[in-house]
Order: sequence, then structure tokens, then C-alpha cells
Amino acid sequence: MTIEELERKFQDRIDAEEKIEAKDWMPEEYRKTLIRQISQHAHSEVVGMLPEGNWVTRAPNLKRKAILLAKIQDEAGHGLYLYSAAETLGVERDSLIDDLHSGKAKYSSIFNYPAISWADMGAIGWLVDGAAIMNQVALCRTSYGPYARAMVRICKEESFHQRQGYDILLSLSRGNAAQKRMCQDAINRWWWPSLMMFGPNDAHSPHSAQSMKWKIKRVSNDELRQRFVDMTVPQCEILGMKLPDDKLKWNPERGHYDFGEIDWSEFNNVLKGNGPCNKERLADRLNAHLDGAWVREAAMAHSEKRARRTA
Ligand code: BYC
Repeated sequence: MTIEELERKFQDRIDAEEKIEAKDWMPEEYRKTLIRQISQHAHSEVVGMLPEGNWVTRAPNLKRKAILLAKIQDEAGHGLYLYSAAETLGVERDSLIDDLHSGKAKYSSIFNYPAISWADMGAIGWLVDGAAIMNQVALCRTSYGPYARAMVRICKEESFHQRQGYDILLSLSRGNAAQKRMCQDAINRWWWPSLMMFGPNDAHSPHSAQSMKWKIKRVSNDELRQRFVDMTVPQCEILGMKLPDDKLKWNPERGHYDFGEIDWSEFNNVLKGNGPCNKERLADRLNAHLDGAWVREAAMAHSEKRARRTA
């Protein structure tokens, strides 16, 4: 078969909603796009543990601490499923991790903002995990089988994450004046960066057209962002808090909330490595990796010993 015929057959399978599996023929660009997106996603899960890890020892009580620990462990697990999904495409996990540590690979912009109060644990769970779920529910129907299947499990865990975050903010919003202020301040700081998580506007998203055609992406950046805004506004009303956007208003004609313009210069600046915490996050990740070298060596030695015994 010629390459054109293979490509046509591949697109027919995608159009027929068939899942593409690891050993199936796929265009080289499809493979590369998936490796890029899945590995960025994996890196985001792993770097995403850092702002929260900062609060484990300062959680206000034992129950909150146990819940936060469980959430952070889930995120490590999500990173592992996703690195495994990327490996099915013929790439080595070590090389992906090297690209993260060298600054070559991206991870979600959101994790370059500081978590400065306990209320930030609530805002991250409610807004950041909420935005992540909105994106990931759509990815459960992505065309690449191993990625789609990983997403199903991840989404179940993410919905617990979102609820635990909302629960933290609900408690603070019913607390004393200082707790209410803390809650509002965290919402003010995390709202706009959460909207940026969905990526550039569709008109400025270089990968969207091809990724939508290949059904890697099922819903566009702008549409997911709009769904997130529509879902979040009523939840914020229950908290009795305000989202920091004067242009936020229900539009009965569109059947959606209108909202203000995102500061794209801030987004681009964070992507270039100049956000408030980019350098700190990468340094912490690299140190954690170096600190874990003995664990990796011990695990390798153990598996070699077992293999020798079996042989
Ligand atoms: N941050 O053409 P576009 C979580 C990049 S973590 C950084 O629209 P695409 C959690 C984009 O990569 C959840 N970079 O790209 C964990 C591209 O750059 P390159 C993370 C961004 O791929 C712990 C360029 O901008 N979720 O749940 O079609 C605690 C052009 O963009 C961002 C995922 O990773 C950004 N926000 O669409 C709590 C979901 N946005 O590669 C929670 C999987 C865009 O050309 N990923 N860029 O250099 C996706 O769904 C898609 O990759 C995106 C972007 C919607 C993010």
C-alpha cells in the first residue's frame, strides 16, 4: 500500500470512531503529536504535586492531611499511567523525563503559580482539578486507545479531587471573616490561570485543526473553557464568593456566560519560563529525581536478582 492509501485508511478508521492501538499503523505526525501531548500531560501531573506537597505538613487537621496526601499520591499515579501510555508509542520514559528536567518539554502553565495559603489547596482542587476534568472527560473519547483508557480512570479520581477542594472552600466560606477573606483571595489568584489551562484561543492554537481531525482532541480549547466557566459560576454563588471578572455576565441569547479577555501576555510569559515559580518547580523536580536515584538502583538490582533466580 502507498503512504497515501495507508493515511486514507487510517483516517477512515478514525472517522468510524475506531480506536487506534499501539501496534496499528499510524502517521508519524499522529505518533509525535500524541507523544508530545501525553508526555506534557504526564509532566503536569508530576509537577502538579509540588504546590500541594508544600502544604502536607501544614494541613489544619489530620483528616485534611490524609485527604491531601491521598490526592497527591493519585497524581503520582496519573503521571505513571500517562508515561506508560506514552511508552506504547515507542518512546523511552527516561528520555521524556530528561526533556522535562532540561526545560525542553512543557507542563501545564498552572503549576508555575505559588500556593501561599491553605485556601489555595481548596482553589487548586476546585478550579484547577475542575478545569482538568473538563478537558479530560473529553479525552476519554480520544482516538488513541491507551490514552483514552488511562483517562477513564484518571477522571474518576479527579472528580474526588475537585470535591475535596470545593469542600475546603465551603468550610472557609462559612468560617470567620479572616477565613472568608482567605477563600476569596485564593479564588482571585487562581481564576485566571485556571482559564489559561485550556490553552490559546482556537484561532491561535497551532495544533488544534489537525488534532481535531485525528480526534486526538474532541472538543476545542475555547469550547471547553466556556463549559468550565458555565459550570463554575453557580458553584461560586453557593460559596458566596465572587469570581474576579467584571465582564462575567449571563448572556441569554448565547445561553452561556460572557467573560473578560484573558491576559495572553501573562500566559506566554509563563510558557517561556518566566512565571512566578518556573525555576523553583524545575529545581524541586530535579532534586526529587536525584534524591530518588537509590530507589531506582535498588529496584533494578532487585529485578535483576529475581530474573537470575528464575533463569
Ligand atoms: N500550559 O495548539 P495548542 C492536572 C502549549 S494536570 C502549558 O492549543 P494542544 C492536575 C501547547 O502544549 C492536567 N502549555 O496545543 C495535576 C503547545 O505547545 P507545543 C494537564 C500549554 O496540545 C496535579 C502550544 O501551547 N492536562 O490535572 O493542541 C494537580 C499551543 O497550544 C498550555 C493536560 O495536559 C498550558 N495551559 O492543546 C491538579 C491535558 N496550553 O507543544 C491537577 C492534555 C497550551 O507546541 N493536553 N500549551 O510547544 C491537552 O488537552 C492539550 O495539549 C492542551 C493544548 C489543551 C493543553
